[in-house]
Amino acid sequence: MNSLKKVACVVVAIAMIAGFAVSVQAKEWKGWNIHVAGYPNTIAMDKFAELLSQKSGGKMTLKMYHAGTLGSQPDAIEQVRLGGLEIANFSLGPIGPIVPEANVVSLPFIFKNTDHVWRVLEGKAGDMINAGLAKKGLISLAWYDGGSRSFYNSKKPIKTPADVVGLKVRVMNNDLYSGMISALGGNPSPMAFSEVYQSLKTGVVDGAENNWPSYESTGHYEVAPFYSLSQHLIIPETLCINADVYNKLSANDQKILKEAAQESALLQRKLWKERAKASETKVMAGGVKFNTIPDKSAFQAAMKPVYDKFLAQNPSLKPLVKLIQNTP
Ligand code: BDP
Repeated sequence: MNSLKKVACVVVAIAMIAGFAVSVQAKEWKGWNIHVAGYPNTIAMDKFAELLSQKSGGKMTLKMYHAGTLGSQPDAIEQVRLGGLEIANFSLGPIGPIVPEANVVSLPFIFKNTDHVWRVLEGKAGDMINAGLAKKGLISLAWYDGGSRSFYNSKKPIKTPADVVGLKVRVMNNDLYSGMISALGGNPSPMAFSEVYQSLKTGVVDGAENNWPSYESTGHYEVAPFYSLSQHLIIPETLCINADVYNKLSANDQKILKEAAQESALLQRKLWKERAKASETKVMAGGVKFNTIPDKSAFQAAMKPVYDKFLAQNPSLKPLVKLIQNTP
């Protein structure tokens, strides 16, 4: 072989190796998250991206886009289903209208507390919710803590359902939440998360409902300082991936993905507990007028039409609702 040929062979070999490297290096995934820097979910999603790349030796890479920069949550859910985005952390709240099985968690007062949520999700009910998500193109890899949501507003403490009468309350996009506010005599106003602060400030709505960390991180407490501990919803959140992308992965890559997701969820749940306390302390110091609701039975009783309507529209979900209610 003359030296020119040798050089040519080396060049071809290098090109082949480089080409091979490109073919195994999958495309970088895009990840959606609604929360701001420092929020438990944001830190946990960044950790997930880091673990993914580490555990797969750089084969699976994820670029995270935080603070809802890639769009509202309902839009992002569609994007992950269609494959425009690959990965996201979603509340099951806005997923409910698309995945009936996932909507049962949005029935007010269905969960007793957060530990009850984990017991439900780790059992048969969790499998049914996962199957419902998968049917609609979303594979849930792990569950994040979404805390419990309570009412807050700019006008007065809420102690009984009568206090909600006439209040204009922002809810996430889900008919169950609109039904919940109507059943209490309020006026529901479905709206994107990013619009709530301005709407509270200008009086477009009187109130909203959320957990301590979101009430604090959004600054809503500055413009709606009455926080009443109704804890009417405890909504878990999913760390999920587009089903086609997931199904094309090797069994080993799927395993890596799930491991990274589980580790990220454990971190999120730990950070969540810390942040819930820190946020509560911060808003209290910021002048929030807080009240507990020792007896919630009137609120619970008022939800009967919400349950009745949901079960009339989704008779096949009765066993799932019962399963959750009967899970100790
Ligand atoms: C937060 C959830 C987030 C929702 C938001 C809302 O983590 O996914 O978008 O509430 O109320 O608690 O829209």
